[in-house]
Amino acid sequence: MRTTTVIYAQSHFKLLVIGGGAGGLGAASKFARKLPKGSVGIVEPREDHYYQPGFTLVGGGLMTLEANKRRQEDLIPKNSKWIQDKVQSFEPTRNLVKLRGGDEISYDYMVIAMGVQLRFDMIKGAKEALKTPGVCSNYSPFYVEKHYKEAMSFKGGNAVFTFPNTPIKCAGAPQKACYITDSILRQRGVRDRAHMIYATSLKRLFGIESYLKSLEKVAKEKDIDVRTRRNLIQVDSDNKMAIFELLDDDAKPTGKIEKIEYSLLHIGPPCSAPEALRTSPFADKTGFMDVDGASLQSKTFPNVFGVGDCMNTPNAKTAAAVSSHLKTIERNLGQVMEGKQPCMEYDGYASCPLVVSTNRVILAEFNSKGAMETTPFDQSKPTYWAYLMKRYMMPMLYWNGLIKGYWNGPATIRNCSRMLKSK
Ligand code: FAD
Ligand code: UQ1
Repeated sequence: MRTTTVIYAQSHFKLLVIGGGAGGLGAASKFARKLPKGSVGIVEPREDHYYQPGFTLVGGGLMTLEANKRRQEDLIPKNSKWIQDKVQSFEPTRNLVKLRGGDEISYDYMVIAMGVQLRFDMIKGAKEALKTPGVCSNYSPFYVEKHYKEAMSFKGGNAVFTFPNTPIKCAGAPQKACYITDSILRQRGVRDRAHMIYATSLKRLFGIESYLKSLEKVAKEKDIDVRTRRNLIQVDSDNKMAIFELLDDDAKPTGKIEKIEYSLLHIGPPCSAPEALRTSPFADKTGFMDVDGASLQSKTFPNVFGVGDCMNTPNAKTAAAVSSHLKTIERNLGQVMEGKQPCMEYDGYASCPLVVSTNRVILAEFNSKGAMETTPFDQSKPTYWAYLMKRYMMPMLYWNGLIKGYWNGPATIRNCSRMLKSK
């Protein structure tokens, strides 16, 4: 086993990367290969690194949590240094960060890849409720295995799945949890005892037209009661009651309340930018990192770039989007390091493999203008081959490609399959 030195003594790095998740490791890997040994530092507090896209399958009993876990120290790229601490605050006018442990680290260039913070605390009673029977969430390594246990022990009543009134990573995951639960209940022969409700703050199931129709068909076939413009504000676990505020067309509270009794409650948590970021000079008024949407460069500090979920770019927050972000910042930060201007534009790519049962997936790939599909096949239809890609190919791409800085997204494959299609 390779060992990595965790050091605190070095206090300056040519490139400092904040966050050792999908984006942070990918960025560090790319630049550690180009820069002299010891030039790249990664600040990341967590001991364990999870492949979060696998959580959906863990919740459906299709993978173990353990299979989606690696020790962070085994993932830190060779030529770089891991600072196992948390950024407490940023001082970009002095090119330094302050750590929770009290140390200060300075940098020439910085990549911020802090992801989002799960905010169960924004729902009254949710944190307590997650410790009680019936309540789970595939967003958290602590409560994702509970999803499968609850689906397997469900005896009857309302099974409620919620989607928050904030930005959220992998916006398809709450729906995936709903459809997987439906499959499990059918396999167990208890589906007729369940009333399944998908309660979303959005005005429809999905933002991209070409996948919306397919998802509406799935929800109808599965007899899911889809309730739009509902925002979960409280969980009363003593009475097993989920309390929603009803929203208007602009997603503002109407003052009206709906209470739904649950046997199973799957919470799609509100998300925000991590605290240190949202209180920093890098944040816009929503708290997310204010970047130029094309170059991914900080709007105020040109030696700093963003990657991944923590930015205010309009793309869907996914690991697939990170692949495209990495390609963009590799080029643009490289340019800035050479005293030149950024020259590459992020194409807005994101992907969300929508698991609609325990063996079918709609491989949604898109940017804000519409679908950007990689294969020559119709990806809006649920298929077994897309499930196999989600289950077997994506984890390999993540562990061996994305976080090692080798996977820049499927644009090249997409261009080849476009040529095939047009022939
Ligand atoms: P992360 O990978 O979350 O990493 C952020 C890192 O920053 C963390 O390690 C954190 O500890 C660290 N950090 C936070 N605050 C600080 C601080 N103050 N100081 C230092 N470090 C800090 N994406 C897909 O493409 N396909 C899918 O099918 C898919 N399914 C998903 C299903 C679920 C249930 C979930 C939860 C996510 C899913 N995603 C999927 C989304 C994907 O996991 C994220 O978009 C991706 O991990 C984003 O990478 P990131 O580097 O921005 O954030
Ligand atoms: C992807 O690149 C990626 O990151 C490695 C994911 O996260 C695990 C994905 O879910 C998807 C769908 C992609 C896109 C890749 C292909 C080959 C369509």
